[in-house]
Amino acid sequence: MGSHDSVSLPIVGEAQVVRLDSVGSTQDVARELPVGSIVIADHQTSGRGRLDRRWEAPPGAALLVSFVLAPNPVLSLAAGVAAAEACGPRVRLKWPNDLLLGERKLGGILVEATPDKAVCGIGINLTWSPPGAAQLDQPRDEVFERLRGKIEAWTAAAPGQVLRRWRVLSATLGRRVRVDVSGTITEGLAEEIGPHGELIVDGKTIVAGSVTHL
Ligand code: BT5
Repeated sequence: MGSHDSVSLPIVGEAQVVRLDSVGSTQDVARELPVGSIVIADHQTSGRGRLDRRWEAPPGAALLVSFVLAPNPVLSLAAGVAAAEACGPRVRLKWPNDLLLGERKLGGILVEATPDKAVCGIGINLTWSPPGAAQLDQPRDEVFERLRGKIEAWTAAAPGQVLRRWRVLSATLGRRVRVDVSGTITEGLAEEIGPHGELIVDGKTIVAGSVTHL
């Protein structure tokens, strides 16, 4: 590559780590890149959660990263396990996709899949958190490097192994929960996680929804 194009845009076709100062959402940059790529940003101007919710973080205060991965039926759970392990032994998982420190939300996972790849976004509060949430207070590069390794390992693991580990790290199983599925509320005991990552509440299968621990 000549020096004149050293400030180049990401090369589509070659997996790489793209580091950005500010971006709308790391998910949107990652979506254009091949499997194996990683996009990490200091700041997002329109970071998002599920269902068009917003993900907030001041510049430099969070780990904001998207991994471009091969499609995987238990990706959201595998990413949760990887992120919890990268954060440390006190971090637990709330179905379907939250990282908890104590009872508070420390981070979240957003998987956006297409038939040929899945973009897995992970946000973890480091030196700032919104009211009622938690922060990790660990150096970003260290958390990122651990997360990279864990994502590689857990996305290569067999689904059964991911589910077993998810159960161990779960803060949801065995709890009474309220589940909101598009406005329909169910309350009951979160009994088990099914083979595709679905939550079983009082024998009922919940595929997607928002959970409150009661
Ligand atoms: C999530 O959504 O928890 C997934 C968050 C994924 C963020 C990453 S950052 C890198 C990548 N690029 C993106 O644009 N997104 C991903 P959900 O379960 O829908 O939770 C969203 C809700 O969490 C919001 O409605 C707020 O109530 C709350 N929230 C927003 N920012 C937060 C923060 N920093 N810490 C804790 N809670 C937050």
